[in-house]
Amino acid sequence: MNAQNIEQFKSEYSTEQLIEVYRQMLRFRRMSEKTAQMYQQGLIGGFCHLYTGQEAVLAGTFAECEKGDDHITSYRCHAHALACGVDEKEVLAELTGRATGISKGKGGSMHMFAPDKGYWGGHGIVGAQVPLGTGMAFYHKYMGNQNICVTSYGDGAANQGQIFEAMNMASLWGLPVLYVVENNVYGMGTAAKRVCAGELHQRGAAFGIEGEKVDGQDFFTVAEAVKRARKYILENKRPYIIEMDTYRYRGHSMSDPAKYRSKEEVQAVKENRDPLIRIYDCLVDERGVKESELKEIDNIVKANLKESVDFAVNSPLPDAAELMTDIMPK
Ligand SMILES: Cc1ncc(C[n+]2csc(CCOP(=O)(O)OP(=O)(O)O)c2C)c(N)n1
Ligand SMILES: [Mg+2]
Repeated sequence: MNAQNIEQFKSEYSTEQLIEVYRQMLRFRRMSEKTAQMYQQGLIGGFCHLYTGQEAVLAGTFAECEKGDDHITSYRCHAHALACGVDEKEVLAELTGRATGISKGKGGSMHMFAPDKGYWGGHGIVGAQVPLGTGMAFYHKYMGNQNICVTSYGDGAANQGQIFEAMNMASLWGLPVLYVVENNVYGMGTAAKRVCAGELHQRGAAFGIEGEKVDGQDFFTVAEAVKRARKYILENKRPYIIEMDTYRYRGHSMSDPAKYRSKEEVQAVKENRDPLIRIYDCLVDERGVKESELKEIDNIVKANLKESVDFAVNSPLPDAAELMTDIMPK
């Protein structure tokens, strides 16, 4: 995408739409920060993986998806739930293991689902969501509709064999699946460059699946690529891969001290490639939005979040009888 085309693409977004994008990205960021705090206070237990730093990937993807599209991802799934339209209260209640949570407090941080909103989780087994997402794309083909399944996975997951099995079938059957590889530079603690041979967006080449790598820190770049990919997938009846060049600010999970990278490395991304700063600057410098207006949006986001936290921590725990519900029958 050359600079002129991206400028043209940017102009398709009204200022009101961009303010909404900013608000959405702030919601992801603020909820993630609050989740870290709550974890440290002991209000959230178990594994907990935050999305801080990767917000433009999600905002850009959802901006160019349509109603009826399905979404599935890994355990780094809280912001995805919000993006699919799950109420923040239900996400926080799930994180705190409450009966009012989106999975009735029984799924926790890694297992949030809202099938009525096209949200299929939330998966703790690395890479396992990829065959599932591919199967969902088969559903769309079978129904003959104009929807796709966006199947997200990480750079670490990209080395899982089941991904290649899924891609083989997606190509063979011409399934409408968009594979989004969120390359946030690390798996749990191993740098992608130490374990991933070649380019992740080219991993479908053996199956004839095309792909590209984009700047995942830039809302417009992501949105433009997803718009083009979605059109390609539906018109050509082919899967497609987009590798998002992104970065996670926090450790892999809340129990990761992140000793495998330097503070300077993280700081450099925060200063030079932060997705929220980029959209903020665009709104202020290019669209003339007042900083006070954006501050007010932040205040509202924080106030709503406080309300959601209160709702979560004051909700009841699941009833003991729920232990035997929502499981596979014998
Ligand atoms: C099959 C399997 N192997 C190993 C693990 C342990 N594990 C959890 S997350 C992770 C790293 C995955 O990294 P990546 O795909 O890059 O996703 P990110 O956490 O960076 O979003 C590993 C090895 C697991 N959950 N499942
Ligand atoms: Mg990763």
